[in-house]
Amino acid sequence: MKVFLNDRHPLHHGRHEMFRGELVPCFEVPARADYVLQELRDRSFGTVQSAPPIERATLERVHAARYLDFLTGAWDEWVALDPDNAQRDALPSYWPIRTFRSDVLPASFPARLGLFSFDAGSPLTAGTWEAARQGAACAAAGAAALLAGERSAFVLTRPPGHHAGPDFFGGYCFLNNAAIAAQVLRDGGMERVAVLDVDYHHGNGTQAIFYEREDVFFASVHGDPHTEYPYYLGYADERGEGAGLGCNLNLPLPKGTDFARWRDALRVALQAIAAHGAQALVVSLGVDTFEADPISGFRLASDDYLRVGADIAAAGLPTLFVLEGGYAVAEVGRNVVNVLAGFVQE
Ligand code: OKP
Ligand code: ZN
Repeated sequence: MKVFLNDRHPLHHGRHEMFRGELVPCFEVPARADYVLQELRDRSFGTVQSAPPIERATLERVHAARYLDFLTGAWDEWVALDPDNAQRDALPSYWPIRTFRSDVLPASFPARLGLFSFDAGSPLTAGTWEAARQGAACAAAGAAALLAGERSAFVLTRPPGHHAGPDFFGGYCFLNNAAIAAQVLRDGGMERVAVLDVDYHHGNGTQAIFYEREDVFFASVHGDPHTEYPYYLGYADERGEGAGLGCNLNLPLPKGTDFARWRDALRVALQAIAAHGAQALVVSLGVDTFEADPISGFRLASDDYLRVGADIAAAGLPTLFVLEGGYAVAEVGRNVVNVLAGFVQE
């Protein structure tokens, strides 16, 4: 399997995220990707390569121009506020929720930081833009590999992407790698594409990007947003809108769900994807469904991930795996590579 490694991922290394009134060390750390790479090497799995830079026009197929402009200059604007900010991560403190305007772009950088985000847990750092952009480049390259006839490929990147929407970051995500890959597949001639999101957290950004479209089906198995992040989206009654009605499937499960019940939901998602007539599949591969994950609540064991890969392979579609979450850092490699190994063995 071709593996597209984001070799710039270490440039994004947040120090702190806001959690219950305190700045706590980031869960989303560079070592996550390093462990996956090490596991690939230990098991001699895959051929690792880098990706050429991504065109801005490709990003604009999924993200708003004014959001990309903001991200491009964000770190310099943050430091311009105060030279001491060079030693601090940028975190938002203000958000334009109901009754505020979101059409006006305030001159104030902190005001725009909030306009383009939805939580204070996603630090923007000196290297965030470069790391995120190269991750998107890997996603585009992975999609191109499927278009060139590969049965599967894996995008080994961080920061993750599935919470990033058309014009906002959050949930550790800045550019929506899975959505970019799905769009590249569409633009390359695949008439119908599906995104299957198996991360513990609902992929609100991916859902938002494709919500009114029938050409990209989105299915997600995740912790019930009544109690789990991102709280405000991911409910079962969100079915898509307009032309996209019926092309969005949310399968929320209670915290504490074990593999047997989780697998039933996976099969429901895969059946819906088949019924949609998708010609290619993008998998938002988070392994924070793992029993020992520090911020999540499902109970999958490492061996279960082999079966996850096999179930996905049985769908019979060209498949691009894109790394999302997974915060039991030392086990992320084993769990991710188990999915990929289970896929190729099927
Ligand atoms: C990103 B991805 C932990 C709070 C959790 C955000 C979770 C983002 C998950 N102290 N806050 O879906 O894995
Ligand atoms: Zn997650």
